[in-house]
Amino acid sequence: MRPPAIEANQSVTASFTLSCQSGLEGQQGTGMRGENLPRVSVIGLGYIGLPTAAVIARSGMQVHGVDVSQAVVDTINRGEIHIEEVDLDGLVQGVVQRGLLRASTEIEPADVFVIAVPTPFHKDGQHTPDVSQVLAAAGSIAKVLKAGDTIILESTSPVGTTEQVRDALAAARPDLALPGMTHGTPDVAIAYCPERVLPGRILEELINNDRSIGGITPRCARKALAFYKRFVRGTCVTTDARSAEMTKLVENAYRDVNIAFANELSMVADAMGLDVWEVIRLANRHPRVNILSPGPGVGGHCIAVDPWFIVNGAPEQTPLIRTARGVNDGKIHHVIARAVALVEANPQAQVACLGLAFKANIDDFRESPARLVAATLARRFGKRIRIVEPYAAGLPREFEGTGASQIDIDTALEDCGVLIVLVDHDVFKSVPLAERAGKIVYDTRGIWPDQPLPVDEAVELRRAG
Ligand code: SAJ
Repeated sequence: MRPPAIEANQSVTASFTLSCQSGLEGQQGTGMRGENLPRVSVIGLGYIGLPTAAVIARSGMQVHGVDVSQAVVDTINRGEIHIEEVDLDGLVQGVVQRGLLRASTEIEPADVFVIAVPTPFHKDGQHTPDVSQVLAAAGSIAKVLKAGDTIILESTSPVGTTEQVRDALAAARPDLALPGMTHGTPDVAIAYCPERVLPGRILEELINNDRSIGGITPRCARKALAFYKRFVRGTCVTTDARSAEMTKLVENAYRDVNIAFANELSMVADAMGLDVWEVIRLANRHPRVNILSPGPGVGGHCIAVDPWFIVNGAPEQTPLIRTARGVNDGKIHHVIARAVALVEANPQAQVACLGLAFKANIDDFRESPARLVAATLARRFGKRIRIVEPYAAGLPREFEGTGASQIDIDTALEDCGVLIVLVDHDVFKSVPLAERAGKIVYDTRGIWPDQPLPVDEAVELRRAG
């Protein structure tokens, strides 16, 4: 469901629940009770950092965003955005116009520092986490850090990273007493607080989701809690930093393992000649069963990545999490094999691949299984492959020279005899049966349960999921 539009100047803090009572939108720099609002620095202005910076600014706090990209900084300072997210454009425009958000490539002194930089893998092919950008952010914060400041890490991180941030700060600033390293009261607070927002619902979920706030010490957690209470409506639960780090990884590993179960079922159903969607629909009528949906694999920058951070931390204890990753990656190749067989079995037909995004109704093509399947078909079958992706202005680079072309859904329904559903965009779901009844369909997302069973091979493919 599309979240309700939020006006740039609308107060989000007015209806705080008991869990978050303190924040009310104040005048610039001053809270409702006249207290000085903290100045906030958000380091990393990407998919999480920019919406976070904008939401904090909307609550009245002065926010300075820091990013390594001059182009990103310039875009934000014009009140524009470099990423797509529902309602983010109006919000950023509003807070920039009101002077609450500005950006630069250089760090400045602040009271609260929020680190939201990427934590990818090392390029060693071993799925080992690379926290160098987090540590670089800590290094830059060290230059302007002063007693009384709070540092919060939001990036998805392996267990122990928040302590590494603390150690980096300690090395750079021996003049400051850091938490967990002093018998007295530390000069600064350091905590871990992961985001858990869904692309397409980021602004809504940043405010309304519960948060886990893990301090290096309980005092650190309380300091970070006081900050989040100013703009979060969900319940904020405090814990220690390592538990909060692990919680984030566990959430995404849980989802990956459950999607793997659905994907494995789809391949079992394929082998047994069963309709996996029918079986899941029936099984989910059990009050305590909730099987997720099979698809062409798991994409995006979170679910397919974060489980490896757990595996890496405890390789001997994680056969299930590791296997789930393998099942989900294997599903992509299963889909490619089935799709290739279908295209070869219908040599006269034009083939429409429906969708390139990593999930429904977004324009995010990062690590997308749909994109990999479509590009593999394009390389193999050239101009017979037509791509329908309403969220893309053009085809990604890997399609160059393949002969594949981008068309709209109407043209696909007119010209293509084979339809391969790779993404469950609403615009595809709403195609009525009458417009696709005569087609040969491979529906990897199960969006058309009413599709008639056509020729033998396609029958098997549709059942397979
Ligand atoms: N997928 C399936 N079947 C399903 C559900 C998803 O195949 O039943 C696929 C999607 O098509 C997509 C991939 O999994 O390719 C991931 O999609 P997603 O909707 O599960 O997750 P993300 O990556 O968009 O966002 C996740 C969320 N985590 C959880 O739901 C536990 C989000 O709350 C996190 O904030 C985000 O990761 C993150 O930043 O870590």
